[in-house]
Amino acid sequence: MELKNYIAGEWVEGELQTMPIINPATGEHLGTVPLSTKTEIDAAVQAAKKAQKEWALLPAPKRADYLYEIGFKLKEKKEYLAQILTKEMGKVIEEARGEVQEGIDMALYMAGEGRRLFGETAPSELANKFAMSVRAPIGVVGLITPWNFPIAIATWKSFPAIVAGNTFVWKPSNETPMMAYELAKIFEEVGLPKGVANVVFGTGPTIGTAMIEHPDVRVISFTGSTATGSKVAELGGKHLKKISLEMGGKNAVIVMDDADVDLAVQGIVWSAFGTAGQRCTACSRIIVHRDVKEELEEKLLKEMRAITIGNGLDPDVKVGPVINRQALEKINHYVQLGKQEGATLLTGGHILTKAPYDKGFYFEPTVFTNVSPNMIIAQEEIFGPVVSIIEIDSLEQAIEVNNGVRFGLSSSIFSRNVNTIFKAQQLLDTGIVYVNAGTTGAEIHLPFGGTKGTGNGHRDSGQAALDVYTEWKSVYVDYSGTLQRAQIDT
Ligand code: UN1
Repeated sequence: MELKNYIAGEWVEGELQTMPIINPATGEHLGTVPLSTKTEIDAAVQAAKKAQKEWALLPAPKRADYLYEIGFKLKEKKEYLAQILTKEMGKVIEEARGEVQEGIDMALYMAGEGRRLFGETAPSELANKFAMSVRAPIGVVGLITPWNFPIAIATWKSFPAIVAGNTFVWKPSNETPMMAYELAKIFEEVGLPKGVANVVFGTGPTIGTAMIEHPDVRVISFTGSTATGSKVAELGGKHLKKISLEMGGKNAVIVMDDADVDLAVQGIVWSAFGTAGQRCTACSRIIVHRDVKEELEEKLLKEMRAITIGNGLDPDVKVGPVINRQALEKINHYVQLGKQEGATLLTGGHILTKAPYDKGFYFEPTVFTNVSPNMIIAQEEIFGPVVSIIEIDSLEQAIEVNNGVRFGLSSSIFSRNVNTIFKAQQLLDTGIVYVNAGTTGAEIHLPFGGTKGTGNGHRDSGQAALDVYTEWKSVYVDYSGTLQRAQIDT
């Protein structure tokens, strides 16, 4: 399949260079993606700008009607989309279905916002005067999305943007462009007015930069690595853009001495090795109380023996490939580093090179133990199926270790003690906290995001996402028929 950009409601062919789309499970060539330039970004921004005036004037419940239709289409195509998602990204089919479901949920949830988008009314300090705040759309927004959740994260950003009256230009990841192409087809099928949604394929340095620098793009919403996010913020800051960033994580599961260890092990396996560890919410540290460490290690190893690795289209497979060769090498680099740092390799640690794994990019689920909190493998985001066990002997120490990293996305605690749990949820410094569940599985109607190196204070999802795509406008209506001066005529 040769993908095309979707600009102003047209599928645009250009004399562009292309890049292959590869199935990470098999190495199969799935198609090509165009590598666009500033010219295509300019055209897309112009289309979005032109469409935005009229779109913003359409009542929000009418804008929302399109989102309902998009949600229904996503539902109708759920299986078809999940199959493509597994082929281009590698996540196992059950997770791919879950990801499409996340998009459906977001469409219907944000469609509901069309009849809310609440502002506030407030009493004026003057008689016969009315005061209120309303959410106003901002204009053209630029979206930059990653490959690990190619459809869900796109819906987290684009749906609140359009229900609030903005139009957008979207640069999806080149690793997973087919999902973007499919979503653009849905925009077309439901008759979304031309120019409201534009998709331009290409590289970050070329088209991402062009989008951030474009004077008519007012907001940039980015999800990706902390290194790239920091560049986006720097450039965006220079051009006074509103920048919303979702970046890395170094998420931990804390297992206290009174925990249900069997349940904790299940939560760890699901959140550390699901999606082959390629979630920004993935569990990559286990902070375990010394009294249950041995039991946890034993049970973890037992549970891991049941993990089938392979092509995610096979419903029995639990862990699929990682995205590409570069990722495989990066993960391997961290594993070697862990060994050099003196951590004990409990299981895994290898790239799988023998058939049937030789054509794809597979890394064995890996556990290090006897890891100290300051080792590099316990500090940096690995983004693969690698987890480090760190021993502690109190809740205070567990919190200190959890918080002692530069990221702050997600954390989890397993305990049966209500005091421990409430103390932990207060002191864990992450944007998301789970109790008696792993570190993944955020639901779309709550804010999603993190503290410190994970974000810059904004949130995807939930009502909070609307704050990214709207400006507050305060409106004062004086119906006294006289000049009333605030702060003076008391
Ligand atoms: C991500 O990894 O970037 O909470 C998103 C979760 C998913 C979303 C993850 N609902 O794990």
